[in-house]
Amino acid sequence: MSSETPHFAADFLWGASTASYQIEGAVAEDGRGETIWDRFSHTPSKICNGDTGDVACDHYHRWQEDIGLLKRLNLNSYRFSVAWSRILPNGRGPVNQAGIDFYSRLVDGLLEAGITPSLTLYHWDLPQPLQDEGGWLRRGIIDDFVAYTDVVARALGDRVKFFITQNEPWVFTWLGYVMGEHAPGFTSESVKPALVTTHNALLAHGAAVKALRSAVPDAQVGITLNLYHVDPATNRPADLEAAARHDGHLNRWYLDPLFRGHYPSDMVELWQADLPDIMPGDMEQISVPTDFLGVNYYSRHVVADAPGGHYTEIMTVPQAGEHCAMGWEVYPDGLYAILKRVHADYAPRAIYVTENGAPYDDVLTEDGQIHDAERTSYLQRHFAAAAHAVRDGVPLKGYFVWSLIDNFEWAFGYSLRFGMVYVDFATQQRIVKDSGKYMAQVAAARS
Ligand code: IFM
Repeated sequence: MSSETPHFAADFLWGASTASYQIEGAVAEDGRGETIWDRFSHTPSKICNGDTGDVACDHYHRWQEDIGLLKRLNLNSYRFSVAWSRILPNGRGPVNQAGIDFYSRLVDGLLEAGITPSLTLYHWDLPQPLQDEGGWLRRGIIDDFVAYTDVVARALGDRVKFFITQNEPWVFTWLGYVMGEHAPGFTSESVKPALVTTHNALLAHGAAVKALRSAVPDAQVGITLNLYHVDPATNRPADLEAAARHDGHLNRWYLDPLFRGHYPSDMVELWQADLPDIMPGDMEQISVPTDFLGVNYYSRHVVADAPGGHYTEIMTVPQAGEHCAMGWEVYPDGLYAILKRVHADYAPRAIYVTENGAPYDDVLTEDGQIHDAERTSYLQRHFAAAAHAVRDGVPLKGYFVWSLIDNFEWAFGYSLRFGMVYVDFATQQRIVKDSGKYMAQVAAARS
């Protein structure tokens, strides 16, 4: 192992993340109901190469093999998400025992392997019947989310103690209801649908925290946000203000209500024509105390003022230098910066990196291996940035790499590979990449 390998506390959680629709497949099995991603991925021209999650990594049938991979990587935690429509096929109403049994077996298997389950309740696969009623635009979704949370908590809470209510609310609200790139695929010239769906999602998060605490009193509960380090393109006042607006849009619109109980005033002023209705008690519900914040970090944005630019009158300025296959700039210093900043400005009780990773054009070489030196280097440098943040006082308690295995990358289908383990989608063969071997060394070093 490299002498630069950072060291973390013995109880640090080293994990990998996945999400139900991206890996499970078996979309019509054992009573699972239709989700918005089934509908969206089967809509022509929405997904690269017409890919769907129908089979994905076939994890629904291969979960034991996948637990074996977690063990090979020496990971002591696994972050997965539950498919709402396996539990409640219509979104509400009758519970599907077969769905509960699947996750129950998975949780038991993880615990037997000495791996702590980290469960995300919502990673974007909303049951289609709830979408037909308006999805996250409808305030009544809060009650539906709480009822679903309650079923999962009562079924698994005797063994699962680490719960994430939602993954990346910015993504499923903005990409789903304004930009049209994700399910349900709506577009809007106004930002209002994003602000309304965000408000309902954050309210649902707050209500779910209470439901989890009541069903599982010893649970650790939090939410995961996708956060970006934002830099101004120049020191011109106009660009500094543009950077503040972009940060307000992506980061503070979520962090401020969750940790301070109000939306950021500069953004409220900017978006005043499109604000959601805020009822008495809403902001208290959203800012209910949590045990940790999950941070998904992938890249930074460098922005300049651009009057007339979408949403916040900014434009992102492409940077020279290193990029991954998604086109995102590789910028480990941004992870250090965002961790320090979140700790200083919002002081969550604990922080977990719940996702970090990168897609590269992996090649299966003649020796039957994947020598993904770029991903290995990417991880090495981001782990070092996290270790730096820990040394500087950030209460970082765990780090989950995205992803365990190559999987369905939403609108990009199977064209982008994020895994530490390669998946041959024709045969479902799994091969641990060099980055996975590196991960195994880092995780083993914790003790
Ligand atoms: O694959 C996604 C994941 O579902 C959510 N966070 C970002 C990942 C990479 O794009």
